[in-house]
Amino acid sequence: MIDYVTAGESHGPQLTGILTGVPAGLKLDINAINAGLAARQGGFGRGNRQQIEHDEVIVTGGLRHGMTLGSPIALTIQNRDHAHWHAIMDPVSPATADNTLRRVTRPRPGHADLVGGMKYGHRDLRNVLERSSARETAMRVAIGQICKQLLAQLGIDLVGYVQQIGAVKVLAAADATVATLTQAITQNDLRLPDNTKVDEIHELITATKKAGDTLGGVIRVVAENVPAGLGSYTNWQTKLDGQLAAAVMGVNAIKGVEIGDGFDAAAHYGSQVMDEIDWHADTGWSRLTNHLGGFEGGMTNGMPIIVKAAMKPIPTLYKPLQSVDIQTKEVKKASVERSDTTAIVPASIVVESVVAIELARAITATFDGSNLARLQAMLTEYRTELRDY
Ligand code: EPS
Repeated sequence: MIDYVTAGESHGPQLTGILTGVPAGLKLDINAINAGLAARQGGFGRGNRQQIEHDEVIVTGGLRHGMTLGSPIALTIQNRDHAHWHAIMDPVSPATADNTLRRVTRPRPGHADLVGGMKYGHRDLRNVLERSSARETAMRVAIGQICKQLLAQLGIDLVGYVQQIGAVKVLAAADATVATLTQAITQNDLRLPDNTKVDEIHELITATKKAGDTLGGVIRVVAENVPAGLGSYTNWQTKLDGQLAAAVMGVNAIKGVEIGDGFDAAAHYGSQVMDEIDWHADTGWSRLTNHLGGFEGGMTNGMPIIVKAAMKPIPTLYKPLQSVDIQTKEVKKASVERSDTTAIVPASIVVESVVAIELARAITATFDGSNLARLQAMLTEYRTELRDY
């Protein structure tokens, strides 16, 4: 079954990832992984760090001549900015006077700084923020894009995009598909489904930056052709919508997750929310609508999976809020770190990536994932069995 771990600090030498459980025989497209990494670095509203970084994945295990071996896949992404932080962030050499230069003692409200310091006993909050930084999500994207390639080989496609920045919404048309959305979001630098409000949002982000403030937004992920029956109703831990929600909430700055109509369903009658059942000999079982976002009873039902995520504004403000210095206990303004005005665009790729990981995990938990060709054959047989049920 697919599983993974990441390591690395934001200004340390590199990010490291280990991904296990990918079937043998998957031809990895490294350029496509790097395209995902580049997309995560982009987007209007990013700060200056991204002009330093040029994220590219280096694969050092689990791959031979471009083909997965079934063994753990080892991944590296260099932090180019480490060159400027060498004295402060060197993993091994002893601290020098330099190392106190960027000491952080005034925790930022809304960031992991204060509680992380309290929990792990750090007196320099840099020891917290270096790992809680969203830099880590670069590796989750590399891993997620590998899972996305695996899913594509199983006929499953997905995309994550932005449908709200601040209070401005840009909703996709009801008949938008993964294919049309994937195309549409390349037509602007905000990963929005259409360009109608791009100028308005550019102005909003620019004005917010000038004011020293930040913006959040809403991300939507659609996954198509996911077979019914992934997850299980039998135990709460095995409900796949719960696992997806946990993974999405585990993305930095996400404060809300919805499946399908989510919170909106609460305001409607049952007759308006349940998706009526249909069957055709050629296509099998379906629903007439998809208010429940592809899930019934914690299991996929064969309809597109719809996941939405609310991202809070980034807590690092150039116009800082009140804090208390952990050394002197004096009320001070929070520390100011270089940051983005909004990270909603990169977060949309991160959320897409973690959804891909959870779907790939569910499939490899359900079927033997040792070998891709066998997994493909099993899935084809399973889909046929379900169609005729
Ligand atoms: C981040 C602060 C900024 C962002 C960073 C997340 O980094 P820095 O302090 O080096 O300017 O650029 O995001 C990334 C480095 C990235 O690759 O996404 C933070 O405090 O979380």
